[in-house]
Amino acid sequence: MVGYGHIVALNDSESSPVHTAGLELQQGIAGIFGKDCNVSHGKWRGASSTDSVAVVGTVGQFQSSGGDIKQLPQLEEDGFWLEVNSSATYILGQNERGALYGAFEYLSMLAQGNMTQVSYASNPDAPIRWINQWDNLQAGGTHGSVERGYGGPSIFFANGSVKDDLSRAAQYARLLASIKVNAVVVNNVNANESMLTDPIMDGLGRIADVFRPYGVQLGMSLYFASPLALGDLETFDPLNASVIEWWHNKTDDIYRRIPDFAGYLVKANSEGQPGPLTYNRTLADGANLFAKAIQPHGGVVMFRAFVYDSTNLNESHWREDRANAAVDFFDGLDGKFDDNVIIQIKYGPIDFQVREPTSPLFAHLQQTNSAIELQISQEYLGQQCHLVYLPPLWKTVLDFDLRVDHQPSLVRNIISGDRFKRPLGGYAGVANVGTNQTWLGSHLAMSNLYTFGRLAWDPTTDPVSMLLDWTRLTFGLDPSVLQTIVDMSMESWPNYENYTGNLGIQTLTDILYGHYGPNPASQDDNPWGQWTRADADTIGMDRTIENGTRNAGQYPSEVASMYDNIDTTPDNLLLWFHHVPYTQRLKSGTTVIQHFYDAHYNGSARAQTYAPRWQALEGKIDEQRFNEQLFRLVYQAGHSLVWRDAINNFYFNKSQIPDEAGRVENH
Ligand code: GCW
Repeated sequence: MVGYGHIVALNDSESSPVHTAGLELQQGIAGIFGKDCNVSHGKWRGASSTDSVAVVGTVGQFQSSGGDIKQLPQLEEDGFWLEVNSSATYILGQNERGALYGAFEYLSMLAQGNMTQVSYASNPDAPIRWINQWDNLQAGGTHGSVERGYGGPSIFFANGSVKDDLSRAAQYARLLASIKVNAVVVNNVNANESMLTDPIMDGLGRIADVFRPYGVQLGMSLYFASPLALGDLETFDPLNASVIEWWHNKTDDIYRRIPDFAGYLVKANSEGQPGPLTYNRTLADGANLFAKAIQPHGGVVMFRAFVYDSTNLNESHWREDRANAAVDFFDGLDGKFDDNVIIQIKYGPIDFQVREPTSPLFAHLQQTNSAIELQISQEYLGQQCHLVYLPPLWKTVLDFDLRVDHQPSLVRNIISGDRFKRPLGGYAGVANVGTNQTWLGSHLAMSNLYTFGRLAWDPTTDPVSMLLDWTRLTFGLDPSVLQTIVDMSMESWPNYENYTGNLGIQTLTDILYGHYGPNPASQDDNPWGQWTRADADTIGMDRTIENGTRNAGQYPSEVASMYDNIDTTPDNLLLWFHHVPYTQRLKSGTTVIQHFYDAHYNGSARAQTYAPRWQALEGKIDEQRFNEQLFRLVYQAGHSLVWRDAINNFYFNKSQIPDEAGRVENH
């Protein structure tokens, strides 16, 4: 039981995260223990006035109030010190945001029934821990739509402008602060020039105001051709003097409204978006245009590596490969980006598939900051209608060792800045929450948002332990609830992979419309480049160096030779790197086609067990969440059978190779 009745928050300004931390502690302790504490905001007058207190503030505020902590270690930006002893609790941030993080972490301990005495420092692994929202300003009629969002309309935009009522945006900031996320880009990377008009910038200022008490900064996606699209200039050439001036002025306009604006996110020359290549300028010219405008204000530019030409890829060319695009486009640019540019790289070379190898670009940017882009919104992963717990997938990339120069080069150590001694780097999570009461559209999907924050803070955190924390905080401490949610979640990604796309062939969803449900035929014969090259006898992309697209050669030599050689390529990426007969034997001993059949049967059979396992928890979870989640799990069971039969029949029809177990046959 908490032994104090008095909380001191060392800042009395209402927009200060330390002020917020005081209120959160008060509210949290009342919620957990039913105990009223009073809060005083401002200076601490020493421990003498009350027997025991909780003090929250920055180290600087604490020290200037005469406080002293023995052996306080050096804290990094956003880090904090948490000390709980028998007489007092000290929550001291390196900055105000860190103090709030410490308060939430303390409350998280208490809410999970952990009353132990602790004293430790916690520092972030990387400075960039951002959420990206793909919210549209204009589209979607009265409600701003969210691209690849499955949780309802935008919480920020409606009727082409920023919403009047931003209470939900404030709640989102609170939620994100509790998982140590420090910025949100509020609009779609497929951006609109109207974001830079006065009324919208005023509105963004209001969003930043509701974010600020939680230490969450606001960022914005830019439309590269804005000076032209808004009718101000006749060009958007990044080297043109009036274009440069235009962006400087706009940036000043933003900072006048939002002095703590985090930065820009830019999608250029990809999927129809304009960019510097339009004027034969380099991607670095494009990124540095914004970097220079924002640098005096202390902001950064997240420049996306997701650059490819979706109109021109031609499958009849054996060596053509969208997976090569990022490294090809960034070739020769390492070291040419300003220091406040961070290249934001999707985890794999194509696009958020159920399994991809690590993007080789992480190995190529050694004098350039980089961040990983993860997708919390389950675009290719069942769109929140399927339970898919994502950290095990994310860890395949974060823990991957690219062996740059034959040295340990884990992706997580590259993006933290450690491996190549870069000042910036980190994590961008595409969340796409909406106005749905559950945020993401499904109760269990929220474990993915929670664990994104946890991994961005410390990527070595174990997927099971974070999931246990989330489950206790979300559903309470009942052991059978914990066991069931952890077991189902931990098997959910491999199961989903089993009944969607195996052996590195990609998700096999409908890539032309909506990215939902099975449609293996849609992958090929179009310029999107998510090809499988399946015919009557063979399947897979030949990405080898000698005979294929040479994509394996984009990796550092040790990794390149592993993927280039069919014998050393892991089964789960076989068809990503090699074009083989359906009768090719895997390391497991079975053939490719038989693996398909078996995996689809096994995966969908496991999916049938979710609903009954959930049902066994009846009475232990409130009725609303119990029923809503049950509905989704029943649906998933059915849809997994649709997947199983669609994929198995498709490949049986193509190959005419019977299933050894006699389950897939001519109808
Ligand atoms: O995979 C594609 C998505 C698009 C998205 C794009 C991107 C915002 O289907 O909806 O556009 O990736 O990441 O830019």
